[in-house]
Amino acid sequence: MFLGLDSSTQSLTAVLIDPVSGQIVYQHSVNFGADLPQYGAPSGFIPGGQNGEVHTDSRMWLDALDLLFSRLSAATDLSKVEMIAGSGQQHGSVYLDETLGKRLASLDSTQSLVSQLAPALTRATSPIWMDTSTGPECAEITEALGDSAEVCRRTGSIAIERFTGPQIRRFYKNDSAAYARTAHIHLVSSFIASVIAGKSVSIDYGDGAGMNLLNLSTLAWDPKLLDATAPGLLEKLPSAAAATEIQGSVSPYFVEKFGLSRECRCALFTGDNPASLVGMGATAPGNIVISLGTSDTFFAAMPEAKTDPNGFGHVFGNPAGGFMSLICFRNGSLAREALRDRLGLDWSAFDQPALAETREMAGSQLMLPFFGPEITPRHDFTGPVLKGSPEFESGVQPALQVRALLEGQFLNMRLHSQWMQVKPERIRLTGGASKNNGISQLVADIFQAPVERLDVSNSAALGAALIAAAAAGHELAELQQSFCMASPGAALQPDPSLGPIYQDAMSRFAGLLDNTVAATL
Ligand code: XUL
Repeated sequence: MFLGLDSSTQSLTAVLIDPVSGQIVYQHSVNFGADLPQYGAPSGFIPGGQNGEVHTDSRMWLDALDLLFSRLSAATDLSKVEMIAGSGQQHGSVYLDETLGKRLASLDSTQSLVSQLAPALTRATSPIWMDTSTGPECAEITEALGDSAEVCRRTGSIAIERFTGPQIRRFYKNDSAAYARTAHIHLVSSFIASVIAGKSVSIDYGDGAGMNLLNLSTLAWDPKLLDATAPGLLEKLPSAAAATEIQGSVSPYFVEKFGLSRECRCALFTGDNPASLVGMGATAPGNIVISLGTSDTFFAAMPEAKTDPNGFGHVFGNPAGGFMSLICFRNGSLAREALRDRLGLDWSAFDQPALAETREMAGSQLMLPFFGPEITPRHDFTGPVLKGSPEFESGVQPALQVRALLEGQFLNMRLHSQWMQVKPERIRLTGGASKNNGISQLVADIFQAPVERLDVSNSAALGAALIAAAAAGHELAELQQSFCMASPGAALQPDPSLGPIYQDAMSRFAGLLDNTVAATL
């Protein structure tokens, strides 16, 4: 059996798979808020951070590991696990002193992880991906490199507030003594992997690319970015390596305490988005994953590391080799809910029968679907912009408003993923709103590609379990065939007659967007 873990913002999840039967044997989550209330983090982070700071108590992840493994060992026979891999929320970082290696190598299974490892922390809390406090540091790093395009060319992303490099720079500037005491800087993923492996392990190319430090051409830490970020940084970073690289055996702590086998090995951990690409069965180019959540995300495999000339999208390592894109759209369900409430509708207005009523108006009325600031494109919108007939622009005709909002969201997605130059052959849709047939059909029509819906609830932890099995020699493509298949007959086919209509709508949408942004700059 193979074990995949995912340490996300709100929970630590385990998925245990049997590759021979093609079955998920067991899955379980520790919820940080509910299960570890002593950390005062109901949603997995410390509430009330100032100036954009969003941090988590790093010790919470250690207690979550002990709790998860004690529950797993009570529910399953962990001695059958051959290999463990995992993933973590991207960008978050953990800061530790030079005692880390010795502590990891000599963990006492009669004590807790937190009592033995917390004394090595040089920073009590970890900044996580929701943190937006590093605007000045992003500007400084960008200036040191010349411009944003250069940072993007090297690392796959412009300098971004939540990315680890700017966060490290802020720590160095605010507490240089603690920075100097820091001997190891880990990502959430590599920190947890290090605890399980009983030694400080590498950062994988998938999660490493979310730091503004990894050079995508050399797949090594970039000397210019290291210099621009903080002094002596290279010595504090683990090396970068491929996710499927085996790190050695699991720490005796887990063998003695939870009944894992001494032969059980560990692969590297990666970011939750790269792991989801694996768990959604989308690691081969041509597959696209669209996740419809609070924010919408678009990710897809890419054979080469192309970068977004506008700097909105990101490029990470693909655990199956090559690269992947990640594009986040802040106005996802937030905008769908805002329009629903503004018009006093319910979700049926967003589904198939209601959308069918306005079918002949497809692509004719345009809406820039932004109810608040957006990151793709990066602009402080204050509300949606409408362009079409006078009735439409005056906001009556709710059914048409809904169509225009959804069309606007997916035209915006199609427009801002063109830099990848990957023709979508198949879209795998996930997240709450993917259950909606009307929305799913619109995605198929706008991208002119079949849409499949996968019933995978823990795609990152499942992806991690598949990475573990692949590291042990199982064929990833075969694993994905058995674990990540859409239910038969569930694919929605695009309507080819809408192809030219949406092609034209996308050009008009791009024009409206350019004019709106230019007018408000
Ligand atoms: C990606 C990002 C988030 C986190 C969520 O850039 O910040 O998707 O990985 O866990």
